[in-house]
Amino acid sequence: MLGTATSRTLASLKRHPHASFSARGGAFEIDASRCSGDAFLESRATLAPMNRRAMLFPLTLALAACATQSPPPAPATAAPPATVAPPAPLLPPVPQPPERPVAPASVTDPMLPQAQRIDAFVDYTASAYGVPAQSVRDGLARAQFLQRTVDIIARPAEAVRPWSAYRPIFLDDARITGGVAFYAQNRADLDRIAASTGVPAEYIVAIIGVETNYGKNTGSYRVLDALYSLAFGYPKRAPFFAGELAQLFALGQDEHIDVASLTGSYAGAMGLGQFMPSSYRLWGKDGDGDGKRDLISDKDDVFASIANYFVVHGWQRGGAVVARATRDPSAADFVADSIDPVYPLPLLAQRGYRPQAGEPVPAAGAAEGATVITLDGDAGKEYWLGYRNFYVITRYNHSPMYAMAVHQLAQAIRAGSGGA
Ligand SMILES: [Ca+2]
Repeated sequence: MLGTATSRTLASLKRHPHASFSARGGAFEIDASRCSGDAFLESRATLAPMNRRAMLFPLTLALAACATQSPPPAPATAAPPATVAPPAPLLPPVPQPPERPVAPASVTDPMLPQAQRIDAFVDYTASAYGVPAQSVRDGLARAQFLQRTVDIIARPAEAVRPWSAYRPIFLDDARITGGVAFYAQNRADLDRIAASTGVPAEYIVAIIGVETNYGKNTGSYRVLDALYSLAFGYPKRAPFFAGELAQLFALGQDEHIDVASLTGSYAGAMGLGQFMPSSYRLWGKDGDGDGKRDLISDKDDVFASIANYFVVHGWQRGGAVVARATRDPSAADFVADSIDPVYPLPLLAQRGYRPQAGEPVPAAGAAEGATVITLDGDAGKEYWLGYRNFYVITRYNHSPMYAMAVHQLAQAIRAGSGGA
């Protein structure tokens, strides 16, 4: 749920045919010097975890891979080519849940008077979620506008850090030993939820480690204030944040929570797993069976909810996540048009990219593809094949580097916890 793509990098984003991308993020831009306390959260984007369809990916070609091969010299007669290479046989994208609802223009249009927008928001929240209008009005009356949240989200993007600078933020000794300790402290519950969902415990722990440093940085903004400010003070993303604000009221009603009591990031993400209100409502789980979904203070609920988030976005039990790849010296760059694993492995091999010996591969017979991920590592370019489960991690935060950090942190936590 961290933010990743920034407005600047978004310029390089391409719209995937199967997904809509929203704007900006921040995790990519995390300043290592700010990785403690709430400042860390502030450095993350907006991007509500759970919701960003923004993809920061060195997008370039994929489909265009076809076009990167040099065509034969044109004959002098300039006759049309006799044959044309068939389009790459792409696999279907990983099925995703429906997009979450956003607020209507009557709420978000900055040209409308504020009072009129507030009235429209009350009507929208009441009709969409059945929250009594008066209780929405009462809640809004308690909200404070925080210019700071708008300033944070609107600030210019920094340059995207290369993997060599991003990785140490999340793969340092403290983050790894913290994860090992967190796993040890919660092992029975984590293992139980892992067994029931198919999401390995170390990935649940790694998400918590990357998102909040195991609960040390869950955010100190009132979620009500943050979402209210962004819904009514940041037109660029008002549809999303006003939609989340409406869901916050719905959440309060569903779970019998005083919405003004909730704290989180400047973008309204809450708890160990940094769930936005919509994610909380849609995919939150009651992990301990006490009849409540408490993603703020109940670890079992958080573990179950993170695992469920993976499951609803397509996690496959026992599936491969990512593999180091070899790249033929003659291979053209393969900057995938999609982070979706829609490229059959034979096609990728044809293009010069193969899993290294001993690296994970899909189960025999699995109709599973991959995508090529190129990272700027300490020793130069690294090539990876991201499989379905890697893609699923990017649904938490639409950044390949985020997903790679979660994966490698998970591996390190597993190794430090006695291996398999
Ligand atoms: Ca519970």
